Amino acid sequence: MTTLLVTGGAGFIGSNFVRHVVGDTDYSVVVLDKLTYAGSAGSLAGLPGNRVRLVQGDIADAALVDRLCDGADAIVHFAAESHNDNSLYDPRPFLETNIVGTYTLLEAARKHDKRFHHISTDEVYGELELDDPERFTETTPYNPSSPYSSTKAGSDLLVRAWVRSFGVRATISNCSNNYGPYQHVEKFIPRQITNVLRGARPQLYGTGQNVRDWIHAEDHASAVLTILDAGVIGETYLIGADGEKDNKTVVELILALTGNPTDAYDLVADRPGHDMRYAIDATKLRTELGWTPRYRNFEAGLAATIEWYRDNEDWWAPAKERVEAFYASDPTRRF
Ligand code: NAD
Ligand code: TDX
Repeated sequence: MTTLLVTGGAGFIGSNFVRHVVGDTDYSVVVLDKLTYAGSAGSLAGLPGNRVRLVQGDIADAALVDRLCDGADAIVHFAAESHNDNSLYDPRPFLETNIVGTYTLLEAARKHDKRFHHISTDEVYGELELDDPERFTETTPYNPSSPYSSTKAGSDLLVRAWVRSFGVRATISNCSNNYGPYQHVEKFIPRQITNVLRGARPQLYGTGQNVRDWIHAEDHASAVLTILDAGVIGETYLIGADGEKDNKTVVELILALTGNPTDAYDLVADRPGHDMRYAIDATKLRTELGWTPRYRNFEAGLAATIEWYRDNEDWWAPAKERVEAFYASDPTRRF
């Protein structure tokens, strides 16, 4: 029986991955999660206790990581500080978790000779112009913009160095923007959905022209499992589902799907250093490993996500007030 150590498995994408693993394989999962403001045991509710075990702890705790890696067959590393706006306000936790935490896991994978898969983001490549015909590929040079994306870029480079210098059996994936159930209300889509559900107006940064390449978290999960099973050691795979949309279009869609006028949103001060556009070319993953996304209709996926937030207010309500107080204090807009 295969046992996966899944770091950050109580977060948004990690918990979607754990659900996918339980549904699609006979693997057991040990989740290592610090349960920061972004993690919640509730995101793993209903999963069978004989398949999934949650250990609360820090990926930078070398003794704990060493013990858990020893007992696992493979490590799938989702844990991170993940929100750009927070990284503009206080970068330090991003260095500690994304850099030192990844280093700690790599050292344990090296010592115990364990298969390692590192989850990363398309933001390591920086931004594209709106009219650029090119999309990101595995050979695009790194050019991160924010404290968040620079620490993710640093963590990717650590993984590459541990493969080359120490022979760690690792792969890397860089995925585009995810949406779906269990995403924290600080992030764009859940923030706007929960605003609308509470009768507040969506908040669009700048002019709303910025483009993100949306993929459902379940498709990200299936891609990661594919790479874990069939990926070539030392390789990087980009994950994306051809889902480019500008932010204004997404907000208008949320308003329309909830029966509101499509102009019932506010334009607010822009994010400092705000990347204009991300776009993924996932040809390598599709052709070499045969992966395809299941969610091809963004509007249908978004409608299902709205329904999930409508039905699960108990899950998101405790965080909503704190997040909106953070945004109202405007901490990142003072530069
Ligand atoms: P999230 O913030 O929802 O979840 C992160 C999880 O990691 C939380 O459960 C948190 O408690 C845990 N964590 C944080 N610091 C920890 C530490 N020191 N030790 C142990 N656990 C810790 O993030 P997410 O959106 O699910 O992102 C997961 C991964 O996917 C990240 O590596 C992120 O960079 C990457 N990614 C995210 C997206 C996206 O659109 N959200 C896109 C591409 C890649
Ligand atoms: O209230 C908002 N209004 C708004 O216009 C928020 C929170 C965001 N935005 C904009 C900023 C971005 O252009 O929406 C877009 C998406 O914002 P986020 O949800 O903060 O995501 P982004 O900064 O694109 O980063 C996300 O995708 C890549 C994840 O948070 C990262 O973890 C991942 O690596």
